Amino acid sequence: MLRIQNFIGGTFSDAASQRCLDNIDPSSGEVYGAIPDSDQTDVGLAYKAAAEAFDSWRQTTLDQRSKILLTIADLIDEQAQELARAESKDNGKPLKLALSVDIPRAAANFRFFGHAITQFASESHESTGQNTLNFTLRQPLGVVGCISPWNLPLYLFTWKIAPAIAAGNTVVAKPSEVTPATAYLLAEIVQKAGLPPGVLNIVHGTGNSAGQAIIEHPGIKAISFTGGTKTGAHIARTAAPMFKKLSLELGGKNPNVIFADCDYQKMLDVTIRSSFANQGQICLCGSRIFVERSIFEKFKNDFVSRVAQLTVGHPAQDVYLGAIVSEDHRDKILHYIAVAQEEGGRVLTGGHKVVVQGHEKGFYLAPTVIEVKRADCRVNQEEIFGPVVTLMPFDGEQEVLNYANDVPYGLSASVWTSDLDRSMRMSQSIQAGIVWINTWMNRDLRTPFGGIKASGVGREGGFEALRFFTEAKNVCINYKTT
Ligand code: TXE
Repeated sequence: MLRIQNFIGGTFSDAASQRCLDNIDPSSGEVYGAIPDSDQTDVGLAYKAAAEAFDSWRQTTLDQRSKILLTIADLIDEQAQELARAESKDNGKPLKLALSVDIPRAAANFRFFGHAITQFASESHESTGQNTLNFTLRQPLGVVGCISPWNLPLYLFTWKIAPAIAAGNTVVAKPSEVTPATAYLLAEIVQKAGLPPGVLNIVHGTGNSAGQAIIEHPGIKAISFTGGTKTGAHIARTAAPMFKKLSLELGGKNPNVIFADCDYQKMLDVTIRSSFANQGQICLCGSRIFVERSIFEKFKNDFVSRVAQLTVGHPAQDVYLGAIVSEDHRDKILHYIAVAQEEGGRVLTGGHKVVVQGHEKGFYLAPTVIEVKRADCRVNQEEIFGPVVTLMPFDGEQEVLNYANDVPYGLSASVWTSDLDRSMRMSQSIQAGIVWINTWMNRDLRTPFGGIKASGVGREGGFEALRFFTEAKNVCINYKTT
């Protein structure tokens, strides 16, 4: 049994209440560990440790912070195998995916901000002829809250924590109660890297208890959140009246627009990935596929036959899809497949559970492609967040642009075309925070990351993240020239 503990003030501890929650392995459906069922008391202790550590941490030099972040990155690389195994067991994703994407990106997050903080500058304004100089200070906020989801556990947890501590803040962080394991291992790593006690505090527990205590804590100055749109709205309602800074990275229902003049083979290969990587549990997945009519039938046949061959199995094996993260989430996905069929959608492949020999109680689903008749059907409007994509043809740019934008979300989009002018027209008109042309999930960490509409508020990444985790203060000096 993996017994996970909170990490507060540099030491490991159970929840003050001694209550625990089961941790389930989605590949087998079995309970394999326990996590603290933390509440307000634990968050209060974490806040206290963070507040006590803030003064000394914010006075460290940029090089001192950089050194610690770069050491954390190196330790993550050294422990990649152990971290990947823990991630795969907790989330159900294939081990090879955790090893090739999740864990290297967690190291990259710390390495990127370990360098970025030494380059982060502000500005000054000389009011000539008025003997006046203005300069802008960018000061850390204090104690901040970082709350992350279950789909890319360590990857998204560190994407928030790294810039927060690089900017001189101290942190109360909560990973998803569904996937706590790598956050627990990260605590051991930051301790080894010499991060001073109280700079990073990790509290495990449910959203309604530990999570809620973080967002409503009067001393926590900002909340950086990634998760569902509904939860994001709840956090905004709670934290906004307390004037906390908010970064909300929420759901997506991203269009994948395929024109006949695209590089067909490359498009097909990447579209398999953008549809089903991580069992389709990535907010950036292209879950609505729109194909120009002249190649629709060809694409449908080629895509469906490729999808039908994708392997589904135990995440420790060499499979393309592992287990869905939880029984509840698997059932939510199956419900949406039924809704699609009630609306006249045609399941072209998949649409059912998969029984994996020896792991019959695991949560496995077949990758599913549904041909839909209307762009505004429910499965094209609501985030399913699983291995399910819809398919429909279009006839012209304006028509597909309307389809792409006719959705509450606005996170990302992919457009496949060889026409440069068209790629510019589409990128400027698509309502999203990120547009990929002839690629997908191509990430440069310096770029602004985030969505619009129901996909959230604010941007992560690069100097955007460091600006979020600092306050700008304008200092204006008037001086004598004689
Ligand atoms: O998110 P939740 P979940 C979407 C996707 C998924 C849905 C729910 O549609 O089905 O969100 O996923 C914490 N106060 N995405 O369950 O519930 C919770 O404990 C404070 C898209 O993971 O939003 C967890 O740590 N915290 C997303 C985190 O919020 C609260 C990736 C996310 O939980 C809370 C994942 C509260 N009241 C899911 N309630 C993306 N954009 O990448 C919950 N939490």
